Amino acid sequence: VAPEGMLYPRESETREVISLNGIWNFVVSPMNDPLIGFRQYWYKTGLSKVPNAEVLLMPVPSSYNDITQDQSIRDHVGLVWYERTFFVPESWANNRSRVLLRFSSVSYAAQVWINGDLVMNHEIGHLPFQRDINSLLNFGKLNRVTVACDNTLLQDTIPQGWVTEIETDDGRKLSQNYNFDFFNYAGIHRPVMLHTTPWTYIDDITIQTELKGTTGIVHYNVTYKSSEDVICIAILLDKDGNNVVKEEGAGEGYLKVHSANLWWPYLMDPNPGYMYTLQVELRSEQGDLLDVYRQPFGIRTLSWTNTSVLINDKPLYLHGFGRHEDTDIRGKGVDLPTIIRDHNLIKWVGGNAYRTSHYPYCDEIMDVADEMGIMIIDECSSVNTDYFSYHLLEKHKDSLTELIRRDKNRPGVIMWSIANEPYSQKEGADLYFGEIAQHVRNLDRTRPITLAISQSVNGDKAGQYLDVISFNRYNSWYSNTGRLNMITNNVIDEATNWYKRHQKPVIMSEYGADTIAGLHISPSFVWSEEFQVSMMARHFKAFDALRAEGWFIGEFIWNFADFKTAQTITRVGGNKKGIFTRERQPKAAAHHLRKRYFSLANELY
Ligand code: GCB
Repeated sequence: VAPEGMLYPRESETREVISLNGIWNFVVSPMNDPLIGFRQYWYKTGLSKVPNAEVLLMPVPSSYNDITQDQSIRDHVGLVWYERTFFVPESWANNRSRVLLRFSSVSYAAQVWINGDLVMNHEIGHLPFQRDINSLLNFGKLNRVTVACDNTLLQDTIPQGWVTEIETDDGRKLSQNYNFDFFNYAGIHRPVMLHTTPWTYIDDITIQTELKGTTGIVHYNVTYKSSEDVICIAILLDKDGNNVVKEEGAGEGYLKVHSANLWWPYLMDPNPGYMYTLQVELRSEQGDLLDVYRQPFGIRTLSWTNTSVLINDKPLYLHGFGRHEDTDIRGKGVDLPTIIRDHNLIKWVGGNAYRTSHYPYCDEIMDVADEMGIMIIDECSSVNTDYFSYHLLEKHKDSLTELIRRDKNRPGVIMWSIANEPYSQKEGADLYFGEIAQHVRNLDRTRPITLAISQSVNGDKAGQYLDVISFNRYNSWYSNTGRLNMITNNVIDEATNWYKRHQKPVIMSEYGADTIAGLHISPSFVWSEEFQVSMMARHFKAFDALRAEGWFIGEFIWNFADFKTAQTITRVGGNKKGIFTRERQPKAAAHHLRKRYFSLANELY
């Protein structure tokens, strides 16, 4: 990946975007001969010429796992191949435009060819990658893009996994193992775009805001590529597109917005999620427009102390969820109806925040959260790390570099989560997380750092490097199963001990109970809707006691909705800790949570 900007492709007077989403050709590479596609040059011959291969139709974006009736595709380990043709307009020829091919994400690793020539590799799912491909294109003609996608997770991938060889009735097979608790969906999960910029172009924009009284100060830094002297103009537009202020300069400066409309979280203000746009223009000295890009952002401050996190100087109390990108059939593929339904449900329940457990979510989701005023704890894809090597550390840092580059201008992102449930009691965790936290601080000092910890207060070695302590605990589920009367005091004690040890704000980032929608057992019994509700009520009691202490700043139920996992005997068709079903219908818990979240909002704001 080039160490360049990763501005989201947007059309403008100087830029075009063509979607390559749709139905692609798809071939599964045999597990016992993973290199066959390279030996036989499938990226040159085209998939239709692959000997004895069945060419399937595969939607993009989507996970491929649940599209067919073939169990071996669902459980495939290793490479699959995607391909499609696309037309490139003649008007882009002769270097009139810089043409880029962008994948918003391919899980886990991808290798990409255009017309048989290698263009790029990328590793770590859930993050975008792109390259300019001018020299490889046939303008005014059909072109072919081929993607080899590998879902294999090993000791040095983010997240980690391991592969074993097993003897089956159908011969020797590979089996992918992992400790994390969600299905290892794979494929071209997010949109694929062909987009253009001029050759003199805006490469990256970084925006940071502060407040002086009611005046918003918008600091901007534009990096651009140009072989001649250009003028960089920054124009600030309000929500209705009106020009508020304008500055000409060299690409770095600040704009003042009098009586700024602040970006407020949902329920903290009647108009949450106010978004401005920074219109950045490059002009020649004669005034010709060379490039223009419009970057949305919000005006807000974010600060933190030993006891609180504050937006616009108001202390936050986060009430929300852990979530997943997960839907029936498309798996982790971007699905706009689900995205909008989910955020309507979040609004309906009165949630003001969620964590992007356990990987970066798609731009489309992040955009909706920004616009609605939903606060995001933005997590990278490190889950359950149990072996801390130098090689892994470097990749883990890369995942955060790429995440921060993508999301740095989002007002909704209020914290970086550097991992979920690592074995942070282990040898090596201390040095490892010290380095990771330092790396994040070097990239962005404007947001606090957290990590969702599952180890004990005294065993954990990562908490010392964080600004906010998040802990995951399943009282009455994994510990003291069924004992509802062993929740409240345990939660109060543990949260208090975290605070005492680190003197940092504390969040309960996960608690929950698996619940089969429609299963009723009274008095409350594990797996029933009654149990989930009672379990919540006992937690709420603890949270209310903790809130009074002044350093407890958030509660996140696990999970927003039921989701698919690997096949195990502890999961009935997946993880059922959702307060909504996988179809996004409420369990009794959702109604219960709704009462709490709205009464919290009434009390707090
Ligand atoms: C956890 C994990 C989450 C799991 C959850 C569970 O601690 O962070 O990924 O899904 O527990 O339900 O077991």
